[in-house]
This record gives sequence, structure tokens and C-alpha cells, in this order.
Amino acid sequence: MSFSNEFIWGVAAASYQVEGAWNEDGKGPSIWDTYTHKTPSPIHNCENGDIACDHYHRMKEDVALLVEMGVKAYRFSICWPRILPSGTGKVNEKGLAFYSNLVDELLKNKIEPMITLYHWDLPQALFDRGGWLNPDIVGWFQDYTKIVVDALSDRVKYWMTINEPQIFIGLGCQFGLHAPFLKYSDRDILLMTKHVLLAHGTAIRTIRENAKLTPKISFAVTGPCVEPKNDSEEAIEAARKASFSIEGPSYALSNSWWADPIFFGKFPDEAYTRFGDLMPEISEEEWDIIRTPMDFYGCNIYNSIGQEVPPPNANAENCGKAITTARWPVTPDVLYWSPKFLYERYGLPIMITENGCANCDAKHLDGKVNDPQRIDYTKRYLRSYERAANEGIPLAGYIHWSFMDNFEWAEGYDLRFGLVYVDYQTQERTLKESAYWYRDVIASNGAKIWE
Ligand code: GCO
Repeated sequence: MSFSNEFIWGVAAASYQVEGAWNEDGKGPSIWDTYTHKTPSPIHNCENGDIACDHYHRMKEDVALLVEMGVKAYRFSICWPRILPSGTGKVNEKGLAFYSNLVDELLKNKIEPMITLYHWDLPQALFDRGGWLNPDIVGWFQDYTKIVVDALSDRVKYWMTINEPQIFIGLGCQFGLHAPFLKYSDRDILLMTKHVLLAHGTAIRTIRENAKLTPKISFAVTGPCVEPKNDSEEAIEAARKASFSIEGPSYALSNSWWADPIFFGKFPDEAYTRFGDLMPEISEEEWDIIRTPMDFYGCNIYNSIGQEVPPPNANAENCGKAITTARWPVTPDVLYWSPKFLYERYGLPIMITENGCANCDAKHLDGKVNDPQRIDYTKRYLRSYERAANEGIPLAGYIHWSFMDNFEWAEGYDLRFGLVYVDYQTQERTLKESAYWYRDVIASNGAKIWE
């Protein structure tokens, strides 16, 4: 057995990372527009997403590339301030029209649209009113969700509420490494966590109550695990336990900090002992909202954790192991262990909503973008993922990150994750060799990964 016939093969991107048109057709600023324009810039090379891949103006050309790649689904995000320039209030019809046209173009080409409602472009106007620290954001997000669902749910079935709260709260608000590049207190992080969880649950209810097509809903969290040191039961149990731990300063970057409240109606036990009275007040009614059921578990997985800790000496076990140009370790087995551990704990079918690698891609003298590293990386990870399928873990799909090279947040444009190469000087697109390989993987429903 390998991947089921219903298994969905796709690619992903996100609004701020590809669209450009940062201030066009009535769009309002997001916190990423604001903070990438700061001086000194917090972004590598002082880069920003003002133009990015100019996808806003090249949408049809880009959908044609998806067709050439033979993908069955395209996961993209909606830019909140393109729909609601001030975050609430007056709708920007041109913004809605862009996404409606994109959905039509995808469906015309038999590509399933998958929408992420929040992939980090918080309207600046709402950040100015407290952003995720303001409890009103739950209502603001609900209103935004309803506008998008009313406009697109006659054609869109797949919905992801929030992308990686571990990153937009953890990196963005706890460690100050992403917009708004601030370091809030634990008290504030705990309060933001409550508001994000309520916004997530409220969005699910809003989608289910208003969607015209029966929706399939999830979040898209980052879900790496700790891999077992060996195949012994003790090592596997130790890895399972470590994969859901919240210990240490990075508690908001963990799996269970976000998933346990949604699936169990409570934070991990150690949260209560650790934070005591700092823990936010959550009423029974609010817990019911947070626990609103999902249809699958969307997770973005790149590498296992617990391996980046600098080795005590130069010849440690990790020395010289494969890394990507993002300096992330290449750990293919994580796409077996994470789905396994996540399914055991939370019980929903798994969808890898992001997996891929940064590479130093360029057009070679033969005019091609030869990226054997990405083919090898993806082949290894998919083989592990198929092992999970063969053990009976229900897998809903694999969405590769990324469709095309794009703005990699604080890292700017140097890190190329795309299956399609983008020349940022000319905006020329070139399918990388991995795109042609992935096309054959899709056409064979995965069989190609064994060649
Ligand atoms: C994330 C985001 C993507 C990133 C990708 C590579 O997971 O951080 O969803 O926007 O670009 O993961 O870092």
C-alpha cells in the first residue's frame, strides 16, 4: 500500500511572500509592510515584499505553471488588509476580486484551491489597536473570515484558519525575530495565546455556519517532533514525550502548547504549575469555542527538533550531517515520526501543509535550474511519509513548500524554497528540475519516489 487514491498532492505559497502590490488597488498596510520598511531594516539585505514575485499582476501566468507542474491543489493565503484595509469595516472589493479570480483560474484548470486565512499579514491598523493582545481581535478575525467565506465558499472547500502560531506569536512576539519584532512578557504571550485559540475556534464555526460547499477545515501549525535515538521502545517513548514537552523558554513554539487546548480543552499540565496565576482566565464557553472540531491536522514539518543544540564538541554525532541553505538539518525520518506521534495523540488524519528545503538555486549554463538536492531531499522525506501511510496512519495529503521562490521573511530572498525559480530582476519564472520530478511523483501517486 502507499498513498491512497484520495491523497492530495499540492504546492503552497503565502500572500506577503509572493504577491507584491503592497499598496495597490486599495490594499492597506500589514505589519510586514510596516516593519520591512523600517530603518534600520530587520530584514536581511534590507529586502521587503513590496514587489516579491509580483504574483498579484502575474496570477494567470503563475496558475499556468501550476498546470504544467500537474499539481492537484494550491495552498495560498488571503492578505487580510487586502480585503479589509483597516482590518475591519469597509471591504476592498478589488482585493476580494483578486482572490475570486485566482479561485476561478484554479478551478478552470482543475486545481483545488486551499485557503489559509491568516499567514501573518496582520493589518497594521489592528496592530495599532493592540493586535493579538486585544481580545477584540477574535471578533475582528470572525468578521474577516465571514467576508471571505461569503465570497469564496461557493467554490472553496479547504480552509486553514491560522498558519504557525508558533512563529507569529513565538518568533514574532516572544523572541522578536519576526514582525512586529517585539519581545512581550510571558503574561502577554499567554493572553495572546488565548486570543489566537479563540480566533481559530470562532473561524471554524464561522466557516461551518456560512460555507456554501461542505468545508474541510484545519489549522497549519508547525509540528516537528524529536526523533528517537534508536528503535528501542524506551527511545521511542522518550522521543514521544519530548515531542510534546513545553519545557524551556520556547514553550510557545511547541506542538502541545497550541494543539492540546484545541483537542483536550486544557493546556499541558506543566503549563499550570509553571505559570500559575499568569495563566489566562478561560470560561467553559470559551473552551467550547477553542475545542471546535477540525477535519484534519495540518502541519508544516521541515526537520526534527532537539538536534540543533550545539554539540559539546566538534566531532559530535551531528557534525557534518546534511543541512539545507537555511542551515536546517535534513532529517527525513521526521516525516514518519511526526505524523505517527501527532496522529497517536490527536487522532485526526494528517496533512503535511508544508515541507521542502531552501537551496542555493541558480540558472546553469544549460539554461536549466538543476536542483538535485531538492529532489533527493523530497524523495527521502516522502519515503518516510509513505512508511507512515503503510502503517495505517491516515494521510490526507502533501503540500510542498514552495510553489515558487519567494520572500523568506527575515531572511529575505536568498533562501530559495521554490519548485519554480524566480529571477527577481526580470520576474522570469523557470521550472526547476525538481518541478518536473514532482510532476511525475504526482502523476504516479508517489511511485516515482522509489526510482
Ligand atoms: C513557515 C511559513 C512559511 C515559510 C516556510 C520556510 O513555515 O515558516 O509557513 O511562510 O516561508 O516554512 O521557512
